[in-house]
Amino acid sequence: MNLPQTLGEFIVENQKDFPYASGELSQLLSSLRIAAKVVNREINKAGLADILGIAGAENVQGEAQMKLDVFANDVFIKALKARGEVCGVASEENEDYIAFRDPIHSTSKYVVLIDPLDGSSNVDVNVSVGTIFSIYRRLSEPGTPVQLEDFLQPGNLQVAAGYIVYGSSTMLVYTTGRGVNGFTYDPSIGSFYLSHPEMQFPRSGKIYSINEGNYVHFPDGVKKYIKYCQELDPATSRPYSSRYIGSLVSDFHRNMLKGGIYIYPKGTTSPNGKLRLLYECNPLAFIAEQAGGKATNGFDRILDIQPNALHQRVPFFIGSVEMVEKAEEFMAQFG
Ligand code: AHM
Ligand code: MG
Repeated sequence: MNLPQTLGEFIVENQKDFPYASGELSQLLSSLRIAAKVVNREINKAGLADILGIAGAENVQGEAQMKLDVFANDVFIKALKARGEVCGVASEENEDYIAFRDPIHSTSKYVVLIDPLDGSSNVDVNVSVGTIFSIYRRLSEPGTPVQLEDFLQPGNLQVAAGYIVYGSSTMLVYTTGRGVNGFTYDPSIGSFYLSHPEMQFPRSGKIYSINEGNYVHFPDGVKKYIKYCQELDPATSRPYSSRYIGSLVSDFHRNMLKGGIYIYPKGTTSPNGKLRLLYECNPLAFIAEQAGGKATNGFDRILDIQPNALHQRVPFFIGSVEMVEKAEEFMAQFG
């Protein structure tokens, strides 16, 4: 019997021909993999929360229950802190970054930025959610306290990035800058298996994903692009289908498999849109580019933006290259 490759085997295999590879990035990715399994287990049980005790209450063992996003944050941070590869973490759940200062972190060279449970309001209604992560080499000297500057690096310096989608099956998708690979979790065995090798965004697609309820607030370029998507033109397969889960990882994952564009423009909840550059947009932009897709803020490449704050927001256009470029044409013309 031919056994598919596990994520653990793949990580080791993939890292060993990197020049000067020390195994630390492999260890780091393994920490994320283990934390993903724990979070997956709790998300799968979320529907039982009302029966066994809701967040904020005590569970049957008398332990305090945490909201799932707080729980996920805790699990990922603990998993990263338990080993010596990471010197600090920035998370959507924490105002400031967290510096790891134990002796095992004295030579750690990586920082991690993470959205531990994106789209967490979807858990209540049994819809897929995700974890998004981004990994950089620190800029400051190992052994010195990690600094804000270590986290405020442009996305083009990412060493690795990935996401976990907790869906009808749970998948982990990641890149180290040499393509994108996806692994599906088999809960009966407790392993992720390589199921989607060398993932590629179709060059074009027939799906657009945007919260059209905010149409009135959108810039003219986005309004015109939406109308373009809805026009009848059999030669370009229009009108396109509108698909919006409201769970970024799930919308992105579907569009990468089928071809499509996801847009969260400015002009809604904040002047720069809703999504965060460092732990939502940059990691997905890195993956998109590695899979032959494109990610911009409507005008400029996401990965070239110099961040100035941990929780900075940016307008986000991501997906199949021809669709993103078409949307950019409308932005250039109408703003
Ligand atoms: P969150 O980080 O608070 O979960 O918000 C991010 C989520 C994304 O997953 C999703 O694409 C977007 O917010 C949906 O926002 P909206 O409800 O405004 O369309
Ligand atoms: Mg989020």
